[in-house]
Formats: sequence, C-alpha cells, structure tokens
Amino acid sequence: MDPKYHPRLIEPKWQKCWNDHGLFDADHGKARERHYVLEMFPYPSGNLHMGHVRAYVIGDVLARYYRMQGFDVLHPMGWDSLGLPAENAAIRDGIHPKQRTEQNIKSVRRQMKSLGLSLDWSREIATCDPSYYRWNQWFFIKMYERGLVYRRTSLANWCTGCLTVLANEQVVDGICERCNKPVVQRQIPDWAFRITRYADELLDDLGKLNLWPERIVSMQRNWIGRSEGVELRFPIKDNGSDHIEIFTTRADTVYGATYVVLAPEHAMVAKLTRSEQKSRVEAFVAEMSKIERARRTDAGAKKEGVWTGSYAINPFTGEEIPIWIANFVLADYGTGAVMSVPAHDQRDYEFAKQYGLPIRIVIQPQPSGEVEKHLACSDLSQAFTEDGVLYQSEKHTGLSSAQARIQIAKQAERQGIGGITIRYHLRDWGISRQRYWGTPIPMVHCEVCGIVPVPIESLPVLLPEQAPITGTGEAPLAKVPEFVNTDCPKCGKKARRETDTMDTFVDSSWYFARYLDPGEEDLPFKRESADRWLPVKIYVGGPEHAVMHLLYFRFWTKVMRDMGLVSVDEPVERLLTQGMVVGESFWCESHGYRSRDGVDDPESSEPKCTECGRTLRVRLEKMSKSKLNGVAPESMCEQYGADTARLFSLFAAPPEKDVEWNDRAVAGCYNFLRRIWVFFLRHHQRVEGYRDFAGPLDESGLSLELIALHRSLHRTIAKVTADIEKEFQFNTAIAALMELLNGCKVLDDEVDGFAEGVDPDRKQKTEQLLFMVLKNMVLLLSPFAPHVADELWKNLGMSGFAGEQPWPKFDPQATQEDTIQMAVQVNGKVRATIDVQREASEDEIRAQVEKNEKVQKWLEGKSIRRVIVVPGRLVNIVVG
Ligand code: ANZ
Ligand code: ZN
Repeated sequence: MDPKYHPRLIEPKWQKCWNDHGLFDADHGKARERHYVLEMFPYPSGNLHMGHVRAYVIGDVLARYYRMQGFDVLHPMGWDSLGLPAENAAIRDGIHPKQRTEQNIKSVRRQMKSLGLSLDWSREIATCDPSYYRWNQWFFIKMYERGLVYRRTSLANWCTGCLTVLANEQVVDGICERCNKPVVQRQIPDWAFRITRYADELLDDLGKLNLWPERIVSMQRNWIGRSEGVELRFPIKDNGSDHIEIFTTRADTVYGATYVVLAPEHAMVAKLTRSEQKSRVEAFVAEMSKIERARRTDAGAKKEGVWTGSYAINPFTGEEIPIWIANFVLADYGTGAVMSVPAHDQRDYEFAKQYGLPIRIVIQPQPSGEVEKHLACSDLSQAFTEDGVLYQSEKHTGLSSAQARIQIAKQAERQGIGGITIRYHLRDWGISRQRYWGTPIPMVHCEVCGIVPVPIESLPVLLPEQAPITGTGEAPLAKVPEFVNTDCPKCGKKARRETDTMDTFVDSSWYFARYLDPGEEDLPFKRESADRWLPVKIYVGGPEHAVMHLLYFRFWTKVMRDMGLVSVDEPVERLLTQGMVVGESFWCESHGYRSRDGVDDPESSEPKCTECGRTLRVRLEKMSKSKLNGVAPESMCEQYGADTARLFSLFAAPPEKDVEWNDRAVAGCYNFLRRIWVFFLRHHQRVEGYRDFAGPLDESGLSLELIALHRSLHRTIAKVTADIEKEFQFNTAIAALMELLNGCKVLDDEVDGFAEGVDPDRKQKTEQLLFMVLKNMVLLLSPFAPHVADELWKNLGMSGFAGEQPWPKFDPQATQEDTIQMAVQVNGKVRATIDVQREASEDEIRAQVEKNEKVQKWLEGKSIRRVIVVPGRLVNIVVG
C-alpha cells in the first residue's frame, strides 16, 4: 500500500475500472426492486460550477447508497442543450450553436466523469439531437389532436430596433439589452399548450406530494392560484343592451363599487371612449403597451389611469358610476375588468385618492367587545380589506361577508346578471419562440387547408444547419427558403412551414422518461419501461425551478397518462431542492468586484483594495464568474481530488441549506481522508487472516474501551444509514464517520501493547474488531468518497468493488446505550426512576434500588415483603 494518499493517481484508475465493468448500468434484468435517482440535467455551458457539483454529488450518494441496499438503480445524465445562450453567443461571435454545444457537452462530460459520478452513460441524451426533438414534435402533434395545443395571439416584448420578439431577460427597464431601443408590447401570433385544462388536477394532486418540500408545494399552489368568485354584469349607461362583465372575489362589497376599471387592452375600450377623452385614452393605452406586465402590476407601482368618459350602472345600487382604464388591471385575468371598491381594496383605494373618486364603506369590522365602533370614511388611511359585517347594503346589511357573498351571487343568478365562477391565475403555456436553436414546430400553413400538422411518419422536421442568426428581424427559420417552402401534406399545394421553435421547457418536461429507452424509434419510450421505473424516486435540483419546470413536467406526465404512455399521475415521488454554494465577494467602490488576489488580507475584518486602498464591501453571494467569488470545481479536483470535492460539498451543510465556501473546511475534508489512509496503512496487514470474519464479535475479555468502540461502530452504521435515507443529512453522516475514526485511537494503543505479549484470545478478538472497523468504515465511506474507498477495499485484500457490497448492517443490541432507565414502584405507585447498567443482574438492581434516597423515604418503618424486577422496565417493591 502506498504510504501516501495520492488522489490524482487513484481516481482516474477507478473511474476507468468502474466503466470497464459497467458497474452503473441499470436494468440487469434481475427481478430486483428499482430505484430511479435523477438530478436536473444541465444546460451545457462549458464549465460545471460548484452548484452543479453539489446537486450531482447529492444524487450520486443516493444512487450509490441504494445500489448497496440491493436496488437496481437508474441514474442517468443528459444535456438540456437547446436554448438561448448558445444562440446569443452565436450572434456575438458567429460560432454555430451546434458546434459550440458539442464542444461544451464534451467538456462538461469530462468534468462529470472526473467527479466519479456513478452514472449510466449508455443512456446519455441530448435534446438538440434530432432523435430527441423528433419526439417533442410527436408530442406536439398528439397534443394538437387532443385539443391541447392551439394557435392564438398574445402580448410579447417587441424590440423596435431589432424588429424581433425578445425574452423577458433581454429587456432591461423597457429597453432592449442589445440595441438600446425601446421595447413595446405587441400582439404576436403564437402556439400554446392548454395547461389550464389540468389546473384543477395539478392543484389537487399537490396533496399527494407529501415528500416534496412544503415551500415548493405552496409556490405551485399560488402559481396555479385558484380563485372562487362571482361574475357580474354592469350595464352601460345609455346603451341598455351592452354591459361590462367583471370578476370579483368580494361580491359582498358590491354596494361599495363606486367606479369600474378596464384593462387598457380590454376589447371595449375604444367603444366606450367618448370623443372628448379620445386623445387622452389613446395616449394612455400606447403608454401602457410599452410596459411589461410584471412592472405594471407590481404592488408598489404607482396607480395610474384615465376616464373613458362613459358610465356604467351598478346593478345593485342602480347608481351611475364612471368607467376608467388603469395600469393595475390585467387584460388576461378574470374578465379584464373590475368593479372598484376603494373602501375595501387597497389598489382601488390608492386609485380613488389619486383621482378624487368616491369612497363608500360597506363592510364594518366584526363587532368585538361591548362598544360598537363604526368605521367612518374619515378614519380610513388605507382600505379595510378584511371580512366583516355588511353595512349600507340595503337588504343585505347585517349579514357576514361570507353569507353575503352567497346571497349576492344567488340574487345575481336569479336576475340573470351573473353567478359563481372559478378563475385561475395559471395561464396557458405559450411555447412559440422566434428563435433558431430550438425544436421546429411541426406545422404547415396552407392557403387552402389552413393549419395542417406534419404527418407523424415525416418526423423529424429537421432544424436546417445553416440559417442567418442575427437576432434581428424575422425568426431565423423564416429566412431559410428551403425550410419554409414546402407542400401541404393535405392538398399538395405550395405551403409554408411554421418558423417558430419550441420553448426549451418542452424538452425538460419529459426527458426523465426518454432515459428509459433512449434509442427507441417507434415511441418516445416503451410502456413497459415506464411501468418498471416510474415514478422517479428522488429528484434533485435547484429551488429556482419551483414553478415553471416542476409544474410543466407534472402537466406533461398527466398528459402522457391520458395518452396511455404511463400509468403514474405524478413524475416524482420525492423532491430534494439543494441550497446554493455561496462565497465571499469583495467589492470596491471604484474597482467593482475584486478577486481574492486583488484584496489586501481577505481574512481581516477590513479588507482593502490592492489598487486604491479603499475598504471593500464583503458579502456572501452565490458563486459566479461576474462576482469573482467562484471556485472552479476543476481546480479543486486538481488540488485535492474528487473525493475531497465531494465530501466538502456534502459536509459543509445539509442539502437544503446554502453552503459557504471555506478553504479550511476543504482542507479539513482532505485531511480526514488522509487520516483514514494512514489508519489503514498501519493496520491493513494485521487483519489479513480475518477477511471472512462476519461477526458477531464476542466481547468477553475485551477492555471497556474496545467494547465502547464496538458499540460506537454499530451506532455509526445506524446513524449513517438513517441520515442518508430518512433525512438526507449527509453532513451529519460524514461527521459521524469522522468521530468513529477519532474513536479508533484506542485500537492503535491496544495493538501497540501486543508487542509485550498478550493473551492470544484477546489478541484475536481485538483483530476481529479491527477488521470489522476497517471493513465497515470503507463501506460507509464509499457513497461519499468512492475512489479512496475502492482503493482501501483493495488494500484490505477484499474482492470486487466496495460499491457492489451489501450496505453494512448494525446489531440493534450493540447500538443500545449501556444504561437503561427503570421505574421503581412502591406498592404499585411510581416513586422514582433509576439508571441501571444494561447487563446488571437482579441482585445488583435490588441493591441499587434499596440505596436510592427517594425510594428509602417510602420504605421507612416498613418491611419489604417482595421485590419484583421486570427486566428493562420496572422494579416493584411490595411493603407491609
Ligand atoms: C372587487 C373587490 C373588492 C375586490 C374588494 C377585492 C377586494 P384574486 O384573489 O387574485 O382572484 N381583479 C379581478 N380581475 C382583475 C384583473 N384582471 N386585474 C387586476 N385585478 C383584478 O383577486 C380577485 C380580485 O382582484 C377581484 O376582486 C378584483 O377586485 C381584482 F374589497 O373585486 B375584487
Ligand atoms: Zn393545403
């Protein structure tokens, strides 16, 4: 055995060895129980960062652990390789997205391999591969046939300089990030998935996800945003037949509705605008069309609007109330129109104050205590938004808000002016992108037949290799005549292909199922494989995907179920969202972010800029290139080895928490592995004769310290097992291994004593214990630090790989504490509890009880008739 721990020598060797033996290939055809462990696949951006490493290592520990627990484990990897970054880079420097993506995949794959991840590389997929995206197209057509895909127009960011649609992240404060020209909101025809059809099920099934973090579940619940309310028609003054339909969740406040507000994009705006208001309204509508939805509706945004010049009639009070348009009403929620109740809605209140509109209180707080205190308008400094008791509401006055909502809805129904409805905040999923590096949408526009899907047997519609990628003007595919011009699949006449490509969230909505049969040509995957492997048991990834990706792939799973492709309702049983890896960033007022090299004494409390001597602002921020606070996993692996990188990313914090980068902690992990190495170096030859020893260990004759070590070994096995499986607390599992190693000092001492001659029986038992410690330590270590584990396993003279061995079992008896609590009763009443040695005999227990002061008090002046000992539980003394 090499006297020194050399990770750089042993790691590549074992990686090759595992690979040659196909150690991580799933599906050995054995009838074993299955376990699918998945991490969110990466966008291959060239370099892994520590955040990736953390997610993949967390998944890897679980995959390795479940293999050792005897499961057939599927642990695949692939590339989310279509999308905007490669296209933007192409616009910048002219390198074709395909070429760049292929290079990046190569380099990320190499980096992953050097981490020793136990992946089944035979199932690798890349979404930019036609053999993958043809199935996106297949799904699209199947979903079109089911009415789950439709064409619509929707508002998009339109750059007035580039003459193209922009993604939200390309718009900064209403300006195009690239050309600095204003961005406006424009109606653009696009394709959408009807995810809202599944809104109810997506919401209800959140109840089944009891192994998902509560935070993610509630974010999804809010995102779907089910809202029960009432639709009401407000007739328009002087135009009896026309009306505005509003949606409200507070029908109880209808007597306080003093004006109506429409979204600027509402279809009735033009018709309702009086000529004297026309120029103001048009200017406002134009102004609003420039502002993105999120900015417009931010709760802090100033409320702005204009009057249309028209009036509506409040159908409950009969009053004429003005019709306005305003920024805070959205066109695509509810009916795009609201009845405004300024006394009870904060936005309406702010708006009414701003424009001098009437405020009327119609809800009073629930009376509490004796004095009835009425709210008056002069008391209001903001809206009273809680439920309460109706006030100034004709025959409904005195009802509670909840009762009134029902009564008012019923009355509206009777009068034929409205009724109860359910609305969702969830929108249909717009998937059209006017981009190149995506899946072509497999549709054809024919002047005669209209929209015609590409026949399934003609798939894939290939992405043409050459297209002008400029980021301006029409979609890149529209500029490729060989692509655009085609024949109508229905009538054969000249037609045009759709030139939009799909949102890449389509790719990630079903990739987990493609891993099951990556080469399958007749279907996206086989039903029998789906039945064998799904649902994914554990899914590891960043919490930033809480809504979009994690909602879309739940939706897709339900669609696949309805198509008969899978039988599960949900894709993932257990979700683990890992925290960020953060590092100290240093920021100088005049020189911006500084790397550690640009900081004078980074450890001091007032670090200075080496350039100008200014004191730097120090912060913990997510590691990133731009903040110069990152550590490249590659350089870390080079310095310390993959096993240390793995240990550190698990040891520094529990998986859900952020991890702070810390050089000393990294060195600490490295040191731990070195100390294990030294411990093995010292003892591995001594245990040569015990390779078959499988316990149990006979403790008799061993010193108390060794017995304690034996116990501690079993307790460590129990703890590491529970920490991994139940709680994912890898950090405390590793800490337990470190503690076990510390406890092994007694073995060193004991063995040193052998030189002076020792009882052979005791020597043998000690060496058996030594062997048990060495063997189990390797096995417990192997999911975390697999390379060094296999090297040590080999040095112990054991055959096979550590990762192939059964996970260690503990002896429940040996894990128990050495003392136990017993209750002491006197004549059937508990009078004391005592701690007794687990092995204590009945006589010893009796003696201990009789000496106990509390017990003695009850025995005073009495004689003991009988003592009954129920082992491990209680002692009853019968006195007379
Ligand atoms: C009158 C009212 C009185 C309201 C009151 C609230 C409090 P959720 O829970 O999100 O569904 N609303 C309806 N459509 C809207 C739109 N397109 N844009 C902006 N706001 C809209 O919210 C429903 C409430 O949001 C509705 O109830 C409506 O204001 C407003 F004391 O109607 B309410
Ligand atoms: Zn046609």
